[in-house]
Amino acid sequence: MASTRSQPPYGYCASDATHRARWAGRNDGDGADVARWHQRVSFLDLTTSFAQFARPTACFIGYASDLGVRMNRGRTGAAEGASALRESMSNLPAVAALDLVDCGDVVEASSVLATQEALAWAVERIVRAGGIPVILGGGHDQAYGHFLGIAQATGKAPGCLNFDAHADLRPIPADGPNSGTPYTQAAEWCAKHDVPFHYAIVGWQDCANTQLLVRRAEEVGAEILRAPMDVDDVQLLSAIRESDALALSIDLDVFAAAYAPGVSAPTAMGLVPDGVLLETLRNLFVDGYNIAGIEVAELCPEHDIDGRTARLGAALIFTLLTAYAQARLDA
Ligand SMILES: [Mn+2]
Repeated sequence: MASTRSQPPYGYCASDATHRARWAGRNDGDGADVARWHQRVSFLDLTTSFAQFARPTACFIGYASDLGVRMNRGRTGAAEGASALRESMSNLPAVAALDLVDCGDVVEASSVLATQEALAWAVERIVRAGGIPVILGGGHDQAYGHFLGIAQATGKAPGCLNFDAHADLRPIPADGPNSGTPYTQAAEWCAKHDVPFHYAIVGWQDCANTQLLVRRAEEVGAEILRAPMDVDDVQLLSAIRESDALALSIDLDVFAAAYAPGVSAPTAMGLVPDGVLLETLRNLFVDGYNIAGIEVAELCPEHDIDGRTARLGAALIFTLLTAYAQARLDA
């Protein structure tokens, strides 16, 4: 049994009828060649005892909170991101080598930190069981819960690879962490445990980061790749390559607003989801990086246009998970 601690923190909600209802779509029959994700997903209550995953298994966990966005004075609505991502993933084609498990949601708890810790609890259980957590978000404060969960499961700080227009390295204000502070929290965790903090930001926008954040990035030794990017650029990231495990985060505001209007803070000249991006993401699984967890953050459905940001998030998850499953097959 993979179980170590079954007492759930406040804020964790196992999959219920509402979650199941999000997984619905076209049904062309149950054959392996026509099935879609909504026909293949199963449901797991993380408070129960469960066996190690024998096959490559994506474990979806929603971060249904925008408390951190509110406290960062951003546009709210990301609490609904997880639901919209489930709907957008429903019609994706099934992949034989990949199992899909919906583990439910983390919802807003008494504080951002308590919500992050609830997510860390869920991520820890998934990683200990050999699954890859796929966090569906949600305010980007989730990134610290993601980091912490992998750290708790492995006993080591994961490197952080963050596709984001912003550094998310704000100083932690007196009223506590918010969606702009997750990597400050990760850096402080590393300092407290006297281990190096490995952080890379891809898609950084000069027009979206104050000089304070430039200085903070320098202070923590972050590697920065500005948008636009080149496949070869990502190969150059050195510090995160040395990490035993990586927490991969994609804040959807890294993309240009034309592709990702449904976010808290749209980016005028962000990344384009083109072949360079696809190749970069696929390469992460074949080129010596050890991706221990994946997250998509900041989807804000009420600001989306025709679901295009949610579809982009779903396509990114599909790209990453199929590359993950293929790499596991090849290993
Ligand atoms: Mn962010």
